[in-house]
Amino acid sequence: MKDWAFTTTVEEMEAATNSLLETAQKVGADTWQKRVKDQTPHCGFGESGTCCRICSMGPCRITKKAPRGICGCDVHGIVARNYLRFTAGGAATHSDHGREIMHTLHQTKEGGNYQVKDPEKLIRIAKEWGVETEGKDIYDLAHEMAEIGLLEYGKPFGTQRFLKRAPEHTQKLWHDADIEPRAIDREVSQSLHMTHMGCSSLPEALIRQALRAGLSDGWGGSMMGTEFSDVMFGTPKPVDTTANIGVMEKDNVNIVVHGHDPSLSEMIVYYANDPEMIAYAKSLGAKGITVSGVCCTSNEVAMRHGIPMAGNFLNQENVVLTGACEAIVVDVQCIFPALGPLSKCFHTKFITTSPIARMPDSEFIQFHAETAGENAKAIVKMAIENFTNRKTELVNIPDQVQKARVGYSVEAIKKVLDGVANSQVDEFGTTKPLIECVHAGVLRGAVAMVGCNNPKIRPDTAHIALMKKMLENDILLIVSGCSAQAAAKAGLMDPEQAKEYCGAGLKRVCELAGIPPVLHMGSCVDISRMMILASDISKDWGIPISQVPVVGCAPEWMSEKAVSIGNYVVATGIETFLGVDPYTKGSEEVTQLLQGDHGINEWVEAKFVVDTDIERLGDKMIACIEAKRAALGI
Ligand code: MSK
Repeated sequence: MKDWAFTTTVEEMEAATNSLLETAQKVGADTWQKRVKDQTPHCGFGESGTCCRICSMGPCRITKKAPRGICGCDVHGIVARNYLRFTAGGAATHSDHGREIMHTLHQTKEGGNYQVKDPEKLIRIAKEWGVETEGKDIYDLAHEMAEIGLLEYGKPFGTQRFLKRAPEHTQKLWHDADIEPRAIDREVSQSLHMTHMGCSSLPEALIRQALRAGLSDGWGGSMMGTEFSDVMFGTPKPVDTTANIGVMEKDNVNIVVHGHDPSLSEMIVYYANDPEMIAYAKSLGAKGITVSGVCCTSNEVAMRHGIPMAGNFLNQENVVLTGACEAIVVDVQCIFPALGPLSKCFHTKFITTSPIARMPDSEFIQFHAETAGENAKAIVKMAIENFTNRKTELVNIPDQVQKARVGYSVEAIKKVLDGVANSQVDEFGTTKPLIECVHAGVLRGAVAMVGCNNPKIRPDTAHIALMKKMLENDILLIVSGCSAQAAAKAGLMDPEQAKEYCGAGLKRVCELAGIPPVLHMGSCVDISRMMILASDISKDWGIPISQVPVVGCAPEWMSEKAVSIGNYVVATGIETFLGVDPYTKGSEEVTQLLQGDHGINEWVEAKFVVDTDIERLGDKMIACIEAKRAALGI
């Protein structure tokens, strides 16, 4: 019987992983732990950003003896170009996710696979965009909004519509720094153009474009992805769920969803609950069907349906290693190609569904919005039929589960915190109660913690250690992506247990509002929710975002998307703390632009802080929050 009285430590999670690695050894499976050893040490040129392979005259590597590439580009130009390309990759990826959502919105219809579940939100955004809503059928409006949203990707003139959501001060900074994002595709494309051989090599210009491409993601593609996912699948509200590998159930058919796009997983969840499917599973000897998730697809369905979270990025192989996974169904992003060969060592079906993420050793069932129901049903059926192929002697599901309360959209946060203070609230609530708590010092401030795992850091240690440190200092956490899952696995989203880690002020707020001190705001694209929250706080408080005692942090980040996110979080005025270097240390000039007082800090009133010593990183975050409080005289 599970003892809910204790949080799960990183050491316990590692012990569970080690027991799964024993199975891997038994069946001769390859795992990331082994591949990291094979790949270490990493290339020093790559790590410092000083290798250029943009044209075929090289590759050129910068050394003391060879300080310039064949074209004459110096180390600063090379590092800055690499940084911009990294950002553009991330901005393209997130924004293409948003584009897929807009295409799905265009397919919505009454009684169809996809419907409008939050019409009020659709109408609210339509009014914000100046679209006539009176007397219009909700599906006609949805299709019209989808078309307008899709034009945001390629419109020839103007800037992103959602920029107007930012405080005027922020909009002016963007305008003055010439970093307002125009069409999303244009920013990605221009980034590639600027970094082509023979174009930009001036670090300042390249970093400016990195901020602009990042903003086109956070205030463009990602924001559309989040907002219109809410329109179609519902705006998240607090819901109780569970997390960690033990959410998989030995006697059930286990389907694990992995990736980012909720369009597929929503359908899988629907059909896994279909009585006909459950009866079919029972007829083949299972007790039922369990859907759980990995990475951000998991966050999406956890936030909206309370679907349990089996793990985060570096746990994706673990779910297969349990020997109890009938199907791992993936959509896009953060999926290890290793899942193909790994699943072949077990009975697991590795099912790819998107032409964007095709992989060897997978079964490809292309997912179309028009046939989504049939596709999902076929996948669920395939998983059920695979239950009888399980090798029972390999089944090992570590008994680690924690309770978690998730589903904190901006709307939900405003609503629950209204209960803490006696502010007057408008129709959608305000952030005033939150501001009052920060002003009074009951809360010292907040940290937006996001991002991945990275084998360069013992998985989850940085997330969990930093979270505990913030909690004891009365700093509230808003989290997303794999950082959110690290918290959930450890028990830091269980309101009962997590409050024990808090200082007196934060504990009181959590008890009064009935919230955990670590608020799950969703997936990677949902970091746009954090931008909206920061903007609302700034407007309600009457101070620039950069003065609000809030910082961003990605202690274990690894993907291009995370670099794009970092750019738009900083460009929004939020100091951002990284635990992994973004391949820029090879250039002092680029490092100063990103991390010094006289680079981006002068354009957007915030900068990056990079420190691979996690304890020190945490101290710097607290010092930054306290300095902002002191500057406000609170
Ligand atoms: S899934 S980008 S490993 S947070 Fe969004 Fe996790 Fe990072 Fe992927």
